[in-house]
Amino acid sequence: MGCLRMQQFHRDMPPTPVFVYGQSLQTATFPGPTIVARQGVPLAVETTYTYPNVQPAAGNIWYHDHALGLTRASLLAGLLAAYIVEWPELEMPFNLPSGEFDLHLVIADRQFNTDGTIYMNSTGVEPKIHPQWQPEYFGEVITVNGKAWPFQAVQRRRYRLRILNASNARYLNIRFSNGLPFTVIASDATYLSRPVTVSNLLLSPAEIFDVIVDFSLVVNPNATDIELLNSAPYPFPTGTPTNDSLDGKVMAFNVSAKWQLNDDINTPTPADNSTTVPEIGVPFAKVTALPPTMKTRYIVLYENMTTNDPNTGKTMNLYINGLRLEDPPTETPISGTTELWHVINLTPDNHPLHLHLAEFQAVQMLQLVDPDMFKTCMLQHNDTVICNLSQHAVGALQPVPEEEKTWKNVVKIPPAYVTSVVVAFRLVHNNMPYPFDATAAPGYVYHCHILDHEDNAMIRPLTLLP
Ligand SMILES: [Cu+2]
Repeated sequence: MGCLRMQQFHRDMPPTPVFVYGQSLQTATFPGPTIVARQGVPLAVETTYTYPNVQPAAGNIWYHDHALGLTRASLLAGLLAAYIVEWPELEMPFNLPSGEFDLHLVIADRQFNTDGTIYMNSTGVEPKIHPQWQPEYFGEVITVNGKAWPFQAVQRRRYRLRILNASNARYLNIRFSNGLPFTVIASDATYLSRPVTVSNLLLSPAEIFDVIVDFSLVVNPNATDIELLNSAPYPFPTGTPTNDSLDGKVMAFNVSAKWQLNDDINTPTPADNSTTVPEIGVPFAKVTALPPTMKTRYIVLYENMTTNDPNTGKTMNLYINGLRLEDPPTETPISGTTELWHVINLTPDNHPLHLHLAEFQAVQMLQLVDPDMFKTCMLQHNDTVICNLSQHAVGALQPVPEEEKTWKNVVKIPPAYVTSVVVAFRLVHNNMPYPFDATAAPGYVYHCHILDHEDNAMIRPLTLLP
């Protein structure tokens, strides 16, 4: 059930009402309760909706309100939570940190009024066109699990951190203040084929990284505070830089002292660090070769401005392929097949592309040469052939980050690039068709997961055919 509850995001701020989820008024929380399901074991919700839970583990997903045109407001109000699909047969041999050493970090930026209520601008950027719409919501306060800049006490041992960026529009480029590495074992709903160790992680809205962090690597023997920092400009990648004392900070980890100097207390027993970072993940994670025949589509991301003058023009709306949600479906894949989509970003910002139903992964990112000339032509003709895409898609190849080479729910689409993604309209772990009729009405959607974009109107129908 959902209800309104007063929540104090920070000790220096008054409580504010947010929507909370839970099984009763007394136990409802923001974020709502984490749902832990089992791979292949269906979950029925009030006999109306049944979720078959056939995502390939690790199955880090999340659930949230999806009211058409209102998602940005609903999620700001609190209607979101984590969802785990467990698969013990697959996961037990990995011997990953579990129980209190397996933490969800649901990160979301928020802006607050002085009375503690969550601030959302209610005047449109161009009120003559739309009375409320703003291109992106950004808050200076970074919250984790419903608390502003929280602290987490940790032992000197390995932890599993399932990190979700639940922000409306903010990208997060996170790293530890002492350089402690993240070993990525999974992203979104799937393990990687092999863990990847990185010093920073770039998370778009709705993106999830599942990492192992080994706090036993902290060299200072005293109790130590390590900060988790964010350096992603907003909008990403060329917007405002973060402020070191506000949105540049995410949270802190208080690492317990290994021993205490100059006292009579015995050296504590070293923390049990017998969990592992698995050497291999799942064999189906990475697309290694494309099938010889695949349906190919071109997906073009546009930002429509009020004027062409960059000094005075304001964002009016964002469209995919120049079409609205209400326009007839153009993406009509056959259920059970795999497709190759070339996603062309003609806007200045990175967009997190999200498909309902299907999982997908980037296989190539190719820079556009003379992108402005191509964009001018596309704004006029909306046709990759007339506008000579093949003569523009000849720039630098940017490698797909190793930690993103797995089946994803969200893929970051950089500006002035053609990002080619393999889209599986089937189960990716066994190549089987879906265990339900994916062609049944009303069908699905795909959209940008910047919620303000999704609401206006970077969203299109996705209709599967038998
Ligand atoms: Cu977008």
